[in-house]
Amino acid sequence: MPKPLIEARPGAIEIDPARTALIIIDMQRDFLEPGGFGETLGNDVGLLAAAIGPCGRVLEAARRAGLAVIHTREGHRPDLSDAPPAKIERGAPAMRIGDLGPMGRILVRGEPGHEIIPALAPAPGEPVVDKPGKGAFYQTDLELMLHNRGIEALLVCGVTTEVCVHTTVREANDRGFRCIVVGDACGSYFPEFHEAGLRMIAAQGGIFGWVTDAAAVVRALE
Ligand code: TIU
Repeated sequence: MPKPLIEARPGAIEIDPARTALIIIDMQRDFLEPGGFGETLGNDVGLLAAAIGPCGRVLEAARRAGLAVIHTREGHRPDLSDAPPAKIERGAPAMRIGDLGPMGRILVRGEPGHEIIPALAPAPGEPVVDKPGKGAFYQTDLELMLHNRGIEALLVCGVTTEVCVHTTVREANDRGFRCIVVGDACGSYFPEFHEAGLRMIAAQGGIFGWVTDAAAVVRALE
């Protein structure tokens, strides 16, 4: 069977499904729903809703094709010992990390707001990587998991485009992974940062990787 060829910028990319993982970044209630971390930072969380449908279609296609699927969540231990003071003190939010909001304590593991949204809930056997930072490689076992499975390419979806998606893609690119970012399955509180963030990935011959869309991934994996 020929390998799937994904139409992308700056050019089409062939993937080996056995060596490709779908990484879904931080599709958590804390970022997508009112009353969570995203809203405490002054953002309109409704702007991220457009990414849910495309993300779900990529997730279904990846599961059908037998790709490894890994979910990430940004958050901290209840005692906040892994939350840098510089992060907690940043900005002038109405509530800070660790404060009690309508979905439990903001950005704290185990709280309702920390959970992945029900539409994209992890299936049994799909690892969930909890990360204290923006990048999914920093202080996590993600790289070990990928190497143990022989993964060499990543399909990347999630939020937000220019923050956790970008940081993770930059970390992955430096570690030698081919990164294919699914643009419409990513979202930002700043549409202009979303657009610029995607352009930055594919510019200069694909300086950080490739940019595609959910429909192209679904077509390639069919
Ligand atoms: N604030 C913002 O745009 N994003 C984050 O804080 N985390 C993630 O991107 N997940």
